[in-house]
Amino acid sequence: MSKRKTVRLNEIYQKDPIAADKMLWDRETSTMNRRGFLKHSGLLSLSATLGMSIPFARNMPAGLIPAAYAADNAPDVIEGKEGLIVLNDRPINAETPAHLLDDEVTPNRYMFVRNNGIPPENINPETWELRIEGESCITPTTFTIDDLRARFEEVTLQLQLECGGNGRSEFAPAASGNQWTTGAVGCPTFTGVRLRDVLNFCGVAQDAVYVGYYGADTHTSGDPNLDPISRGVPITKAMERESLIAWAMNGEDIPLQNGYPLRLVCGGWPGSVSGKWINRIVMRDRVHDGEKMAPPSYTVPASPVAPGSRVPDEDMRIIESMPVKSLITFPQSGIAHDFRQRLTVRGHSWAGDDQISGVFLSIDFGGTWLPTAVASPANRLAWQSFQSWVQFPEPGYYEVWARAMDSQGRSQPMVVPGWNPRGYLNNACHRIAVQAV
Ligand SMILES: Nc1nc2c(c(=O)[nH]1)N[C@H]1C(S)=C(S)[C@@H](COP(=O)(O)O)O[C@H]1N2
Ligand SMILES: [Mo]
Repeated sequence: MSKRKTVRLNEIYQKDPIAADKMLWDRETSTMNRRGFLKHSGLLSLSATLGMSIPFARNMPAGLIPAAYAADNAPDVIEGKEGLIVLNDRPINAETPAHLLDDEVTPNRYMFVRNNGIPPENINPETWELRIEGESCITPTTFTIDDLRARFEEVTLQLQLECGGNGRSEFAPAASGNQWTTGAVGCPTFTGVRLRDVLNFCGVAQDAVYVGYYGADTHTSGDPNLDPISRGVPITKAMERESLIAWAMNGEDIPLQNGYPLRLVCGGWPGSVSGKWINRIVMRDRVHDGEKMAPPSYTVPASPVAPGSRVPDEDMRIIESMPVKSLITFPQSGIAHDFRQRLTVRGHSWAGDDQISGVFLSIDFGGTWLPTAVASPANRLAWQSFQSWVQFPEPGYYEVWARAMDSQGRSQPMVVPGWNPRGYLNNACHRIAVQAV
């Protein structure tokens, strides 16, 4: 497959999915049967474009872009983040290709970067201060990082962060914002102190309902009066034992782009609640009203809406725990594999505040699902790795799909779920292309 064709097809899908659908699936010549599956000449033309047969084509949903067409952009370079795909360079936003997320614990260099503003410069961690205040804080207090270390118990936890907009690129009509594919997720270890220990030390008033953060990054406009982002979590989430104020990631300084020298980490919720470069935390007697707390930011319709709808602010709700999801991190999509050999498949799964009850694989577009071995999480709110193998019956084009289920029995949809104005919470199954030869 030539790269040009690959990119073009995706572009056409972005701009005009119906036309792209027709082009790829040849709808006009009615090669689709009534249930929308592909037959005869449509299948032949698709096989011809892929350059191989599709043994499970009978299960292939109409209008599905084969995973083999996923755009493989050339990686750009951010210092210390080699291999990440840059989606925007002002502010810097970069995601990690799935196969680079294969480690059980995400290395610092492979942790995605999601910036709403411009990171601070010339940081001195010795003089960095974190102020705890707000109308529901009884004794406002300022801490240096050394004060935090000296006063509170040090904790190290592996915590999963995923941007609320991860997967946005698949929504149709397209949603504005960074066009994340699958790589705005990671699960490093963080070392710091419990947010609750610090809040309790400063005194949490009876009426406290929310905690908000402010960071030292600046608005892209350069206006010092504007905050790029100031979000937070309900006091109940803030008081959980896994919510941290962290100064280290994987035992090293947090990389500058990920919040050096001090960040909040509230795993399992949209990444936007985990403030970077934090210098102030406020205890609020109301839902925090900082930048990007109000709709349409980080909110979804309270009940389902038709794709493309305008949704009034009062019908939007703030995203809290993220939905169940999984990612195949081995092998890399697009590999050729000897069909007589088993193929090892592995990846990670996570479910917001919840746990995973199982991860299943399919090589026939969801006709059958095979269970995998799923590891326990290193601690609550860490992702859970899965591993298994598949065997292809004959040579041809296959896709391996992964589908996770959480402990409440909720599983990932095979197609992109509930359209919403800003394209959040796409937890559709991840799939990779394999050419069995
Ligand atoms: N101060 C500050 N905190 C921030 C952001 C930001 O732009 N500024 N981005 C948020 C968003 S939207 C996400 S998804 C995570 C990303 O964390 P990472 O860049 O370390 O992966 O940080 C959150 N915290
Ligand atoms: Mo985000």
